[in-house]
Amino acid sequence: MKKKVTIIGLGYIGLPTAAVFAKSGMEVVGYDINKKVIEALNKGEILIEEPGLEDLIKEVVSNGSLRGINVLEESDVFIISVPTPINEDKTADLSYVKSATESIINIIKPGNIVVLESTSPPGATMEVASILEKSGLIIGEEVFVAHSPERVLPGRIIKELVENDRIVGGINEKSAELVKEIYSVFVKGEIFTTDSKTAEMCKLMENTFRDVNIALANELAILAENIGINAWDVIKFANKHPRVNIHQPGPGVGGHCIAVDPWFVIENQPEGHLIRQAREINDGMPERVLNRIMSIVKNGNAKVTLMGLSYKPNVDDTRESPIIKLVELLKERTNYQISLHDPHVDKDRFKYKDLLIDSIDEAVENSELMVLAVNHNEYKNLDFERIGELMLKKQVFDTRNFLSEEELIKLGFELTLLGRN
Ligand code: SAJ
Repeated sequence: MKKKVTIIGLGYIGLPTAAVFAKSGMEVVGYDINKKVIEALNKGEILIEEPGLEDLIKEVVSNGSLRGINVLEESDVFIISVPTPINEDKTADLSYVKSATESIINIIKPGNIVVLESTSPPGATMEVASILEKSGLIIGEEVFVAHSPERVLPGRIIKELVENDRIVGGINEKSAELVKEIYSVFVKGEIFTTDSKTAEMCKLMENTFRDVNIALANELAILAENIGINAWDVIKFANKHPRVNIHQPGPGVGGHCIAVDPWFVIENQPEGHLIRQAREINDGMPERVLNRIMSIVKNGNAKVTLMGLSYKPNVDDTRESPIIKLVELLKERTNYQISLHDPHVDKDRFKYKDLLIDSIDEAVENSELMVLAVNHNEYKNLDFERIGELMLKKQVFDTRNFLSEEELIKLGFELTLLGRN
């Protein structure tokens, strides 16, 4: 029998998940506390940027397999895909998870399946299960609960949702098996089952692994600047070793995953020193970039242009973006006239919209420094001849080793590179 799946929380993960479930033949309804998201969805529109998502949403909404709802209804499966923000004290804020769970207590019925997809600290799925007990149903016997964390890379979400392997951690074996069955309608990768705490930790450690490795690359960049060598050369040559893969240094780590999840691992833990240190190194990068900018631009009132604002290339997401942190530092500690450019970030949803300039020409005009902050594809073929004519000083600071040094030097620019003094 065709199952009805309800997705609670239609963000970067919930919406694509709803779309692929609908595409695979399930009856899917999507719920979000933001009415604008539901309105847009029912018109086949989306408010976020993700390759392939809008077309897929149009298709499944117009053929009736996905619809947005403002009031939750009975369903066979509930998937909770709401944000788990981080508190000031670096602990997880589970309030959205808890209120999403509370909101289904009165509508769940025997045979229902509840999945927590939101990235959560170990133990959160058990908390969901204990909230559901208020329904009077026997959790684990009448209602089945599991954690199935997403592992998709923004920019490749639709493809990775289908192709990646998946973990399902149940509060008991039956829950894990039933949830595995649900996801197997669209997942082509392998689905592994385990207990809920292991699945929670597994998701967190994947992102922690990446964070610690990026911190190592950033530490190398710092050391290379100090001793006068080029970190990018070190990485290139070291990575010729068959078992070495040093990551890329940069202006910091952003996004709502890698910059956050390691904190959930060490939440309430006196240990976990390496993980904490890695977070601190990565969080310290915007300040290092600021210091470098200040050492290049001595005129305190100069115009400085940042190219790129999102947390990584070719996405519109600015959550935890190190470049936003850099903007804040620049505003707090300098009198530079700041201009920002980003072809992806939506002006109306951006905090510093007055600083965000649509045209590259205008953004760089009379500027004394261009900082290549995010390596968007659109910046691959920048017309530096024209940019050089518009800028007051031909100075570029490449934080990603993305631009052609040869071209810039030929055009008379001075190039500063993160990771090289
Ligand atoms: N970054 C570096 N150096 C690198 C790689 C990345 O500075 O060598 C920075 C990026 O610029 C960005 C941040 O790290 O600011 C994170 O970017 P990312 O592309 O590494 O990862 P996310 O946050 O977009 O997605 C990650 C993925 N996790 C892993 O690769 C282990 C994805 O698979 C997860 O599903 C996602 O987090 C998530 O939702 O948890």
